[in-house]
Amino acid sequence: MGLNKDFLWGGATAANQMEGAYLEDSKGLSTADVVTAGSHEKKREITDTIKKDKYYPSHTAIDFYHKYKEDIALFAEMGFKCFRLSINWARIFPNGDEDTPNEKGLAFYDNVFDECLKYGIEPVVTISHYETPLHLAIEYGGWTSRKLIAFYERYCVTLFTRYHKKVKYWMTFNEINVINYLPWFAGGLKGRDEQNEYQAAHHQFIASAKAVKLGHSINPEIKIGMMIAYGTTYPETCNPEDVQKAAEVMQRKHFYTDVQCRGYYPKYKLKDFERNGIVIKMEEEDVQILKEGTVDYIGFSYYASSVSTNRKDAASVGGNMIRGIKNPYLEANAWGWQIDPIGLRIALNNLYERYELPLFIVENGLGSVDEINENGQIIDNYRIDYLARHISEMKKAVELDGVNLIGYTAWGCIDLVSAGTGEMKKRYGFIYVDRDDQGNGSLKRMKKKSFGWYKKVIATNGEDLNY
Ligand code: BGP
Repeated sequence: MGLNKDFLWGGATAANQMEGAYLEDSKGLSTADVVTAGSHEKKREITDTIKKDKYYPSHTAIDFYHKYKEDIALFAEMGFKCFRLSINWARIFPNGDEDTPNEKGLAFYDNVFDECLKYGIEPVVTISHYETPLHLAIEYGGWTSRKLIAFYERYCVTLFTRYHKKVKYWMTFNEINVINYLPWFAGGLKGRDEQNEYQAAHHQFIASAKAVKLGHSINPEIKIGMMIAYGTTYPETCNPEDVQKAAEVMQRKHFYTDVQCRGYYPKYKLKDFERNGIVIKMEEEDVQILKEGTVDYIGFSYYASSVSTNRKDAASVGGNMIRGIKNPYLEANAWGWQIDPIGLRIALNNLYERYELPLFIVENGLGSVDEINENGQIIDNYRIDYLARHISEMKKAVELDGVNLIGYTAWGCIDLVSAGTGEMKKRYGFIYVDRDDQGNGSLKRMKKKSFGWYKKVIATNGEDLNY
């Protein structure tokens, strides 16, 4: 019983939400660098160019670019076995379509990986996490253009060749299904248009499949996974109409895992495209590429579950990209995300039953406002409680249901910029960062109560969740 002794405990981050140094060492602008800060009430604005009177949180973020040694030392102190981070494409290819990479960008990630390896921390790398070189978005229309496949391929060859001895675990696209919710973030697409989104998704499928094959040819030992935003969607009632509705919402997610794990388009989606007049332009070779480029494992984010109904008058509530209606059995965080630890066990079982591939929980956590008390401490019991309940259900999926799970990385292990709102005050970390929503603060790091708790969880391989 218990989790494997080499279970990958750690934390997860993304370059644009953490690095800052947005123009340093010849980095180009990325799609994330032209997104302003927003809030729970106010949407983030996409401005195309940088406007003087706007605030862009990615420009400094938490300055990991200069503080990575200090931060990785803190991760090591917690006992991290792995650290999930993403590579900023525009650091390696500033415009995205150059022939040769930017050496300074490559050197930065070498330093970061070496620092991790020094402590025995395995880097887990997302190749594209919510950013594309801005030039590719403006000049080519982002992932709607097939040309991006070749640029991404060149980027991947560069990364695999350079880092394959340092990095074993890779993921091709963060939350690939978010192309249908935040197309600018996930693919550099302007506006909402399903035809474009699915065409872009097709290009990403091909790019990902090519990357898998390529990576294995460079080093057969490396593991290349997909990554999806995944939560269970329940029907509101046992009325078959509600059940059918929830099944349709799940199909919108499974479309992405089906293509990337099975290597072909599922029938239900082809029929859905037909009904909605969506026509995907494909090349003849695509069928073979998809077939030969299925992933080694499934990485997924899980924060909340959602509920679907057939009722027309139902009001929707928030969630990680995917909205639904209120679940009366669950509590929600301040941003309306409905907290559902058992939903994580259900999600793990759903995915494992469907594909029997290794799973990796690469994001889970509670976004919350943290207050420093009169003794200068942050007692974040609410966060510990959230994580403990999720880890407990995760263990049931492994120990009682036999799910093959390779690791767990808590999202935003150090406070960073929120992807959804651009806020700093929506914090997930074990480590507090002194920075506010207007860009003020010393950027000083400070341990929260959860820091010591997570350290103990890792030390006991998840056996001791008490606090
Ligand atoms: C996921 C993203 C992350 C991250 C997380 C939390 O969708 O992969 O980048 O930010 O959600 O969301 P938020 O930052 O909006 O709270």
